[in-house]
Amino acid sequence: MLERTFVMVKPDAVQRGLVGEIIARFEKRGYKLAALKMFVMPREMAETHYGEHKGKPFFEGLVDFITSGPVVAMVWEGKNVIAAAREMMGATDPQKALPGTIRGTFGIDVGRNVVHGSDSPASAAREIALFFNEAELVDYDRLLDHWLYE
Ligand code: IDP
Ligand code: MG
Repeated sequence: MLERTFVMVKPDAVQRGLVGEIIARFEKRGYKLAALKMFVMPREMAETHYGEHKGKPFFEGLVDFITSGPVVAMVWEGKNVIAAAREMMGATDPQKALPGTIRGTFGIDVGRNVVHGSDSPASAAREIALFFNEAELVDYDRLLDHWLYE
């Protein structure tokens, strides 16, 4: 089943020059880029995006951090991409993320864990709609797909 998921390079990774590295992992795996933009997230949007964590001890720090600099927001498309992106990212705490995953390769602390990815189809739909409007979701053909999917 073809899916779309929301992936975001967090401000720490933008500052550290990891944008290309993270995009390359999804590109090389074969996923298709459907939308992309760089911007500084307004506080209200950050509070909505992370609404499920409101009231937790790390919430204010998380909102401070995610609004502290530019992020790169993306939509990636492909078979099973929601779960696959989570696997490619690794565990929330980089200390527990497997070596080779994005967080396990580039992260140390949970509050600086490099990347965000939707955790379910419902989250993906909600997050894509929060960050992109319909016109920003680009629909195009790739001849490559024949060599990626049987
Ligand atoms: P996820 O990003 O893997 O989906 P969530 O549990 O949804 O993880 O948490 C959202 C974000 O909040 C994490 O990516 C991380 O940046 C931050 N976070 C989660 N738990 C903690 C914590 O215990 N301390 C500090 N930051 C945390
Ligand atoms: Mg989450």
